[in-house]
Amino acid sequence: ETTHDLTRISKYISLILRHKPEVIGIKLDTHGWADVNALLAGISRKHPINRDILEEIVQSDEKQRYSFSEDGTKIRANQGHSIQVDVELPMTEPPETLYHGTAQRFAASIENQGLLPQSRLYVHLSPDQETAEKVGRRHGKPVIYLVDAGQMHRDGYLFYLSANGVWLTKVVPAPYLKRL
Ligand code: HQG
Repeated sequence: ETTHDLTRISKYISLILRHKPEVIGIKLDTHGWADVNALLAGISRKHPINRDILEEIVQSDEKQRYSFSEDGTKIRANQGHSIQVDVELPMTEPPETLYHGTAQRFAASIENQGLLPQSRLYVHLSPDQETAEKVGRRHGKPVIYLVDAGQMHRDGYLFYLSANGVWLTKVVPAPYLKRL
């Protein structure tokens, strides 16, 4: 398989493991796990796949989006879900500053309402400006916000760190945002 094919399959896996497991007729358990064999069977109706290819996708993923269970029989997305699952994220004290990259056309709404999780379970925050910029670019002309995560933490807001280094929190009220 070429890198291009693997990326296409990976996007399909993200759709299944984060948003719509029903597209291949499977369910995730409460912790977001899918049975690996069921996933392989479901994907194989659309894309060539086997256990080795899946392992390659998981290992080579530049954002480390997926994890296997310890015994290797299950797989889940590390973050990014829109469906209600509990991936057992560790609650963690955040760094003083986190970053959020978005598109310019959302700025007015964000400065009014703060950051909302929209279709996902959490607002996603980046540990550095460069990552935030990449995230913002997915949506259009990027705008970066500094998030006063230290103050939010002291004010009682909860932060979680995903297995792949994305910071998650339920909402970021506008007073904690500063546009770069
Ligand atoms: C925006 C990717 C208007 C928010 C990335 C964002 C990330 C508002 C969009 C992960 C708003 C939602 C998540 C408000 C927030 N008014 N717009 N009040 N509050 N927004 O894709 O953070 O490659 O759901 O700024 O790397 O862009 O998929 O969230 O622009 O980690 O693995 O609403 O997805 O990872 O967009 O990206 P998204 P996101 P993957």
